[in-house]
Amino acid sequence: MSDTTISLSRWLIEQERTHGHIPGSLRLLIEQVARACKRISHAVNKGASAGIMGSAGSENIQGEVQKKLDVIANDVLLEANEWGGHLAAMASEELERIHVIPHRYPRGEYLLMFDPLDGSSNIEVNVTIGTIFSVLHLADGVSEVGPEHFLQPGRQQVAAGYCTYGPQTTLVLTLGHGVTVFTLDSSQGSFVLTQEGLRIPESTREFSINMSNLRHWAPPVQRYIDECLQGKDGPRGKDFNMRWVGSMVADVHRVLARGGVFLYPWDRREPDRAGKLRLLYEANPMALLVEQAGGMAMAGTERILDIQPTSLHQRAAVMLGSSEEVALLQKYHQEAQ
Ligand code: AHM
Ligand code: MG
Repeated sequence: MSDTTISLSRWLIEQERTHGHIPGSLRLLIEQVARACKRISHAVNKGASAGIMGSAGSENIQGEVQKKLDVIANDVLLEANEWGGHLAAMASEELERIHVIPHRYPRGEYLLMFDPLDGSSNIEVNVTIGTIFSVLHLADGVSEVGPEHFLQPGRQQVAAGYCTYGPQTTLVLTLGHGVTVFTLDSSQGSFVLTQEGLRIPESTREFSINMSNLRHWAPPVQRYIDECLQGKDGPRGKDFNMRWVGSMVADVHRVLARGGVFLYPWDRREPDRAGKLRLLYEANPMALLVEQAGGMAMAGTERILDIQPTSLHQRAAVMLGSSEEVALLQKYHQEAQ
């Protein structure tokens, strides 16, 4: 590491000491999450050579088949964050119930939520996957932590981020003061600062949606995509490009890096479900990152970060990214009401 390189640890200490953006306990919590992500990154890199590919032979609360790496990533995050003394409880996509910090460890003031391995359908095909996380403050005066304490609107997140396991391992983080990117220098084993003050371009010519579901979408989403597809000859007057990795972390990373709009909307196949993606540990952390980078994140007419959660694993419709596009989608949803 050169003298000018800023490690995640150093950057976090500066956020605490110089800018007063975070208390020491939150700094240590983020370091612990980053440490877990490094371990997950190593496991993902080893893949089949370590015999950790394929199904774990179990299902999670969402009825999805768990992969061995889903289980490993979940265990790594639980273990790494249990003993530090910064957390009161954790919630995971892979766990039906919350994981309360055992009495043998000191209890902290934060709640951690995560999707340990997002995009797990891409594990076998060696395509970017990642970990998504969100941190909330536990309300004062709580003696027994329960799932209800996690049911806070996303705007109350004190930190959020994700780590991608792809050609590079990148950690993208917000503490509510902009978005910062760190890249894992594997020769040193540490995350180093690679971009500060990330901004999403307001305009874009790129959308990201699973087009195979087109016939199931609500009219405002169909209208929006139809107009994009008409390109220069249609009302938008410009040609659009399309990308769909199938890992939210990778698709949102692209949107943060060069602009674009990412959608996983409600659809008719399961009308009682708001969408496919989970609010607390997928939609909310990504929405905070996108807003902190100057973009927008809506669930139709409502801002994702304003949704009052009612259950731990609830779903949300997601439309996020470049503000011009998300504002247009919001307008089409309003007009359809
Ligand atoms: P996962 O958390 O079980 O991996 O599921 C969420 C993933 C997202 O990463 C991705 O955007 C979406 O599911 C892809 O869904 P689909 O296969 O319907 O295109
Ligand atoms: Mg996921």
